[in-house]
Amino acid sequence: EDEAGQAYFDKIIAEDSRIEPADWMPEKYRKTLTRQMSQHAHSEIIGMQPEANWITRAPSLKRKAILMAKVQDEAGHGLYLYSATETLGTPRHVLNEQLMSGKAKYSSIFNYPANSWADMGAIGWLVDGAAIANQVPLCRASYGPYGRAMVRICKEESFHQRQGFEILLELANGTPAQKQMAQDAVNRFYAPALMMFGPTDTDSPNSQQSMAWNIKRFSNDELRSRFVGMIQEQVKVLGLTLPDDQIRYNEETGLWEHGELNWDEFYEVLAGRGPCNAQRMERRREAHENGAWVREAAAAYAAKKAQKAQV
Ligand code: FAQ
Repeated sequence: EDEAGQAYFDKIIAEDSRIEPADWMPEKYRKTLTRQMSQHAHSEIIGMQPEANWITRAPSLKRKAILMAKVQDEAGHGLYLYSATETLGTPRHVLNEQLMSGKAKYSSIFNYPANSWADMGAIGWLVDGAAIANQVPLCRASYGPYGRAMVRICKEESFHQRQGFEILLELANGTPAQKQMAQDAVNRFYAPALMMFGPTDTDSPNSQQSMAWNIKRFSNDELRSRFVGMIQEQVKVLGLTLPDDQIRYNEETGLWEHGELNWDEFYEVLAGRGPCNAQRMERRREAHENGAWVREAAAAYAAKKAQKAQV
């Protein structure tokens, strides 16, 4: 059985075709996808917090409506990705426990504070921008439910990125103080956004296998380099600068190069010691406890409906 399953799996991967939930798959493939997809789902959910903190302080009704819609989109992405992850066999409440016990990771970027309105611009432009650069290739991931989820999510992220860019553009063309606020936000989010792509290729234990399985299509450094190329062009339109004087295009490798990142800081954040880790987890646990009555009501309603269906 396993042998036949393995042969089928190998054939699907070699053909660059798709594995579906009912197909046989190696346990390690299931495990690495569950890890990556659940981390992705957790990131969307925790990622609501920095922006949600600014909804009540948005500078106009229009900005408030847009920001609220964006944060709701992130919630939708999270739930969508939890459903996709569940097709691999781990129920959602277990995934959720892994997040709340600190066992499961979520993206490092969401452990940085959002200090000003301009940060809403920098998050949209740089954080959603990095998310898109990372996720567009994932639309072709070999696991069907993940790839399909990415298509829809990327469309919404594109809108998010545009709204962030537009916030920065308006501030950059505003008063000197507004322009300074925009520059300060870009300065703070630049390096953390580059770290979203993960450790360098030499320090990325999962990349090689994930690429062999057609989950990842490009390495962490390749995607980071591509992203730097994109934003170094876009920042000119903003009339702002990136806080990195070592950005250059390497003709020989065809890659964009950037200044050294502080990887000690990255690993500190991953270990739970970033500026906002404790606060983010505390808010998440609080929200979960406050939602207990909704889960109880939904379960009671489902039980009642099931009972009615029996008679
Ligand atoms: N933060 O061997 P690799 C969003 C972990 S976008 C935290 O290179 P891999 C949208 C990694 O999991 C953000 N942990 O791992 C939004 C692994 O952990 P392990 C979410 C990180 O998987 C915008 C270890 O380090 N996007 O939410 C990070 O091959 C605005 C070794 O690393 C995704 O999750 C990090 N930055 O590559 C929402 C995209 N980097 O093995 C709200 C899908 C690495 O100990 C507002 N994920 N780690 O369990 C991926 O593409 C990949 O998982 C990578 C990492 C590229 C993140």
